[in-house]
This record gives sequence, C-alpha cells and structure tokens, in this order.
Amino acid sequence: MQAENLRNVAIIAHVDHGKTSLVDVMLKQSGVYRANEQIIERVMDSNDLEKERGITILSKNTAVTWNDVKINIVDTPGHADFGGEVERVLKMVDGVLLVVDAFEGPMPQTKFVLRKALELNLKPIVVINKIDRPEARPYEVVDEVLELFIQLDANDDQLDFPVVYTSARQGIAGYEPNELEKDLTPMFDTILKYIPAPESDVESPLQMLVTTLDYDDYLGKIALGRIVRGTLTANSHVALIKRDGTIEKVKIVKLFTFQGLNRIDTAETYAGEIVAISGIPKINIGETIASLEHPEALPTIDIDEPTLSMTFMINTSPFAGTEGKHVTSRKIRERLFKEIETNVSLRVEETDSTDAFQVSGRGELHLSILIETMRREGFELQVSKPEVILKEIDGKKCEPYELLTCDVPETSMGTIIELLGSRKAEMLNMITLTGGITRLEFLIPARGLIGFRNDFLTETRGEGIMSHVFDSYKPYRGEIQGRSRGVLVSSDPGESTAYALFQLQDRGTMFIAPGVKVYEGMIVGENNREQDIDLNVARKKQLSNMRTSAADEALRLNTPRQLTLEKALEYINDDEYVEITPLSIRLRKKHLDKNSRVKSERRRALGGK
Ligand SMILES: Nc1nc2c(ncn2[C@@H]2O[C@H](COP(=O)(O)OP(=O)(O)OP(=O)(O)O)[C@@H](O)[C@H]2O)c(=O)[nH]1
Ligand SMILES: [Mg+2]
Repeated sequence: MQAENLRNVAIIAHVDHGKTSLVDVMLKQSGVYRANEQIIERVMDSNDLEKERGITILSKNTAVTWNDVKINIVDTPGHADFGGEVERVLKMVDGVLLVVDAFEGPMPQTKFVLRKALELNLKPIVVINKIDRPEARPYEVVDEVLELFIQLDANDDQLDFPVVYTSARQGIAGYEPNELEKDLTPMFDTILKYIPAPESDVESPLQMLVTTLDYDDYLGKIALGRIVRGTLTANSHVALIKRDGTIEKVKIVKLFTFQGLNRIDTAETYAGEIVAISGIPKINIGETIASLEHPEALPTIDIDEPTLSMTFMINTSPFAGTEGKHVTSRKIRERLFKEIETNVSLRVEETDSTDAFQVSGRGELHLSILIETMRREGFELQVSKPEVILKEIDGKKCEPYELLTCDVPETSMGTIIELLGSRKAEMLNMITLTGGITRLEFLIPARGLIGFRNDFLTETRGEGIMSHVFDSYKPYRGEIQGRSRGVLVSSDPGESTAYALFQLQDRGTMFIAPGVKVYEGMIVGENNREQDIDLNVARKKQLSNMRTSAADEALRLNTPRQLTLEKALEYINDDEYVEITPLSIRLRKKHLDKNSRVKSERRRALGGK
C-alpha cells in the first residue's frame, strides 16, 4: 500500500544555489502563513549563525500541503563540510529536488549530493534556479547536468529526469525558461507527479530509522527519521536497537509530525511519515526504533570520519577570564561532550593535559562553527592550528585530498594555477565559461587548502568563486610550504597608540587599530619579511612642551586587516594560538615572553621539540 496523499522530498544542491529560498516560496504559496503573519526571509535558516552568514548549517524539516497532498520537505546544507548530514537525511525521502544555479551550473557539491541520491535510487527532479539572473544559461546548464548524470552512471529511468525552471527570488516556475508561470505551480505539480508516494505497510511490526538528532531545552534529545514499517504511537514502549545489535526497551514520550514551521504533537502515525520523537536520551544516529515483539534492525548509516583536527584548551593569555563567563577546563569539557551527543561527525578526545582537548571534524567550517557557537555562549578558549588527520592505508602514510573548483577571471588564471601548484595541486580540467571566466578543477591535498582562500580572493580581487569537497585518502604528498611571512609581535603590554602604529606601519600590515589592549607575545600584524619581529605598539609619544593632539590627528593610519575567526584559524602557525572570547579574536605566540620564544625556536631548529 502507498500513502497516496504524502510525498517525502529533500532539496539538495551546491552551496548558495537557492535551496532555502525555494523552501520560503513553497511555504508562502502553499498558505502556511496566516494573512497578517510576518514573513521571515529564509525562515528555515533559523539559528543565529545561519541567519548571520546566510548559509544553512543543519538540515531541517518542514511540510506543506498542495492539492490535498502533504509534502514533507527536508532543506539541506550545501557546504561540503556537511555532506555527511545530507547523505543521512536522504534516507528519509523518496525523491530529491536537485537545485542548480542557472549560471554557475553543476559544482562539486552538486555532484556529491547527486551521487548519493542516485545510489539510494531516489527519484530526481532537476530545478534550474535563479533563472532571473541576466547571465543565466539554462539550456547549457541542463546539458551539463545531464552530463553529470551520465558520469555518475544513472540508470535510464533516472536519466529521464523532469526539469523545472525557477526563480526563487521572484517565486515563479515554468517548464521552459522563457515560459514562466506566475507562481511555483509547475514545480509543485512535478513533485506530485514524479516523486513516488511512500510505501506504507502499516500491518507489519514497527521499524523507524534514526537519521537526524536535534536538541530542545524542554524536551531534551529529539530523534528524527522515517517510519519504514508499522505504526508509531506516542507514550508507548518500543525497542531501541543499537549499532552493535543490542536491544533496549525505551519509552517514546512525545511524537511529532511536521506541518509548516511547526512540529505538531501527534498521538499516532504510520509508515511513510517523517517524525520526531523525544524521551530517549541515549538514542543515536543509525539506530532503529522497532516493535518490542519483533525487534528487527534496519541497515545502519555510515558516519563520515573526521578529516581535520585541532586542540581546544583553556585560555592562558594575560587577559584570560576578563571577557567570558565560562573559562574553566571543566566547563569546556562539559560543553564539548554535550556537543558530540548530536553533532555526530565531531570527535572529542582527552589529551595528556587536563586543560586541552583534541577536537576533530569534517573541515574548517564544521569546527569554526562550533567555536563561534561556544563564544556566543560565553566561552573563552584558545585553539591551535588545524591539522589534517593522516591515516595509514596498506602500510602507506595517506592524507585527505579535496576536489577543488575555481571560477576565475582570465587575468588571474596564471597566478592561481601557480599558487595552487606550490600547494601540490594537480589540475584535472579547464573549461571556458561565458564572460571571461574560466573554471579550473584540481585535486589537492587538504593541507594545501589551509589558508588558500585568503590568497585566492586577493588574487582575483574578490571576483573568484572557489569550492571544494572531500575526495579520498591518497598517499602523502610531502612538505607543503606554509605562511611565507613572519608576524609582528607585541613586545610590551599596554594599549596600542596611533603614534606607535604610525611609526611601525611600514614594517607590514597591522591587524589592530589604536586603542586596543595588547600583551607581550600577542600578534598585532604581519611582517613584510619572513621572520617574526617584536615591537612596541603601546609606545606613547614623549611629552614635550608643544600640544600635539592636532598633529596626532593628522597621522594617516592604514586600515588594519580584519581577521575573522576562519581567517585567523587559517593564518596561524604551529607555534601560535588563536585566543577566542565572546568579545575578541586575538592571535598570539604559544610562548609569550621573548626569551622562551627564542629558546623554543632554537630547540626547534636543532630538531628537538
Ligand atoms: N537572482 C536570484 N538569486 C537567488 C535566487 N534564489 C536564491 N537566490 C539568492 O542566492 C543566495 C543563496 O540563497 P539560499 O536560499 O540561502 O541558498 P542555499 O542553497 O539554501 O544555500 P546553503 O543552504 O548555504 O547551501 C541568496 O542571496 C538568495 O537571495 C533566485 O532565484 N534568483
Ligand atoms: Mg540553505
């Protein structure tokens, strides 16, 4: 039997191709909002960081009703670090909307998510979005998508995908790029027509696969997944089958289905539905909820191994404890272990020191989002340079490689190829796009990408677009040269003065403005040369008889370079930390006083530690 009045669909795409915007329009046009209700833009990007950055970090469920059919929709993140999450949520659905930007065409993450959808034999609908863009090239993009399907060994049925052209911005869709209707009706109709209604065997014993975890302050841990078989009832006892096959009796306290922007309390529901359940604190991804009488496990879900690692430790700078409220290792430990309850591809390990933890994740964004979240909660901490996780495969030292795509203006192509060459990238492909843009594809050790984005944006004057996705573990490619310039280190505690910064600014690029509190060993800028130098940015002008404030005001200071958290993480070397507090992001030397820095440098040069 099929649940004829139900469809389950995930929206998948490369980052920024318009998934969340499309969900907005679907919600609006299916009447989710009451007449006078305020409409929030990209409403599914509900947490603060998502709103601020305009990206989706966690996949989210919603549902709309169209012609009496309920459509469960899963909005997914497009950034490569969250690819594992997309792969998991695909287990909940029967079909996907593969959204592709009408100008950019398929990008690395388009390929990754499509491959996963095809492997699961899901029905794809291709949505060519941003059709309103003046540079849109819809037919070419459809050809490129077809090419991608062929490359990925799609079967005949999958190759026969329907195409819908949309502008999420204007809320319109059509079957031809130049025949757009006044709303999204063509897209809704295509979903109802092509995405199969879910199988709904309600007679057999209950089975539900846990694919996503969520956390709610009142309800505690929430598990999301699809009921594969049978009936699920709130307030009932069921079997929880762990990954290792052990079975525990647990109680489902609350059962929810999705409708619009809400989770709806539900007494009972059936196979085919996507649900959320609460009341089982120890539940985890990949486990099965089953009937107590016939507990049969569903195939579990693989979870991606982390590829990048860094040390999180207590803040030891002279300013420790002055800006945050959670500063102890006990607090940090508690927070990190709480995080791994729901953030499944994150790993936290204790180290020799009780003040430091090894934290590993899927990439820089994955880790920096955790850090950013913690600082907003009032934490202070300090972290080391991110390092890729090496693996031994068949007795050989291997490292993670990434597939990198760069769209660059022709004028900067040479420099970019050269830069990537020095980072051990291998060029795989070069395609000329319209408008003087060339698309370059590379295979590159993940190490080589650390710190690259900064150079890339500088070289392309902000016009380049780059993205990368994990490819595989391959043999280690040897040393890659790190940062080519040294840093300017503050030699004295105090407050930076315009006078000192002005005197010193020819030495390099400052990271701080006047009036910033500094300590000895804090990094205040980048040297023009290779070595580090110590200098006093807090020096005050000698008092003289003359009034000098007018003269001071005339000092023309270069604008300091703003280091965001991600930039700071990419920037630091082995002998440096990023200090993070709710108010500041500072760079510092591990050894703050000059003597111990010189000593440790000498030991290092001699090959010691
Ligand atoms: N011109 C144009 N811009 C669009 C359209 N749809 C989305 N955008 C813009 O594209 C940007 C990204 O949109 P999102 O909806 O956040 O994209 P997303 O795919 O959800 O992004 P991630 O979740 O981070 O992967 C936003 O600035 C949107 O305003 C469209 O149809 N036309
Ligand atoms: Mg999104």
